[in-house]
Amino acid sequence: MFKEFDQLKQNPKANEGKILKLLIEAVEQVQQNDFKFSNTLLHEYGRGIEVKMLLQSYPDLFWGFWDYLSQYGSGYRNMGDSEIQNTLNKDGVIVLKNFIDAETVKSLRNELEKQTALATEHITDEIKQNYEHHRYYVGPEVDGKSINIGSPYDARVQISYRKEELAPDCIKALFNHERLNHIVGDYTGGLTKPQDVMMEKISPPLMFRDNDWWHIDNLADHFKAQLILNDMDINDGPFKFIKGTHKNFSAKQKARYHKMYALQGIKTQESNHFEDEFTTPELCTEFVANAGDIALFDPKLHHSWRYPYDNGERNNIFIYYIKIPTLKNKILGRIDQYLNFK
Ligand SMILES: O=C(O)CCC(=O)C(=O)O
Ligand SMILES: [Fe+2]
Repeated sequence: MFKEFDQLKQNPKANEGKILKLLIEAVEQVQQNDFKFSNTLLHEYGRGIEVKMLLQSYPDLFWGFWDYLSQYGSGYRNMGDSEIQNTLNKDGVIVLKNFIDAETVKSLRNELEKQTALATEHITDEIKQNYEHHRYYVGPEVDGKSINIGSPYDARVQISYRKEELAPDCIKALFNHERLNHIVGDYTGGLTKPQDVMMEKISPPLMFRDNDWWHIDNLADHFKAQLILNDMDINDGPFKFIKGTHKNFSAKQKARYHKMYALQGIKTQESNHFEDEFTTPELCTEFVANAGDIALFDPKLHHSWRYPYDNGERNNIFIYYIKIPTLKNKILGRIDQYLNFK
């Protein structure tokens, strides 16, 4: 098999179909071997790197491989609520009203208020100096929480919990929210729990600007939930999204996404912000919600947010599903370590 690959790679353009077939065989081999990559084309030394080079250089090969990998999760299917799944598949996002009860909202909101008050204490002068020109002051990790305080031009305070065992009970419950975990598992085909639960308060920035940061988060199989903790109006900085943009990419979008992949791989990228013309901002939905409502979304959805105005503020919790055991994450994630131009 390596011999055939070594011949085909001499003229990849003429042999994309055959190379794709070899890649698919290699994925099948990896699956049969309990996700051991050794003795396959995807192995780290030599040909693994060459495979990555080919995927970065030949968009049709990349999209052929992408489409193949997209067909498979990890075999998990519960399909508890097919209406939710139909909407998620069609729109890439679903809003569920009153997802959590008033009592739970109250304890989460109390925790957020307590932590935002404490957070500023941890931002030392040294941290401020180091991050003076950045969007965030990256604070220290304190008792299992990491703290980001945005510059006044961004005006976000974020407290992230990445270690469930160190989180307060109301946050622990979100790591273990069965309904949420199953919805995400059904959508992605890979049952998992969140890896990060982040509380956030967004206030009006010191200066307003009118550019929108339409973006996707990355190309991997990830998932996010935004749980709202205050009754909002349009001045409270809603999340915005454009339904259906998570799939069926246009030729222009495919070209851009492939370039993003070539530069940085499938995960959290910096080059993922778009000019308005790239998408359809006129079709956007603004998530002006009430406390307890949640938006669940595939981070390949085109999204952005509004700044809060007139003393508005948004209090919310982001729930991040990052380690989802889908075939795409396992294969493309594994070879991402090679040849990214970071
Ligand atoms: O704050 C928001 O509503 C959106 C932030 C965002 O882009 C994200 O969480 O990926
Ligand atoms: Fe985003």
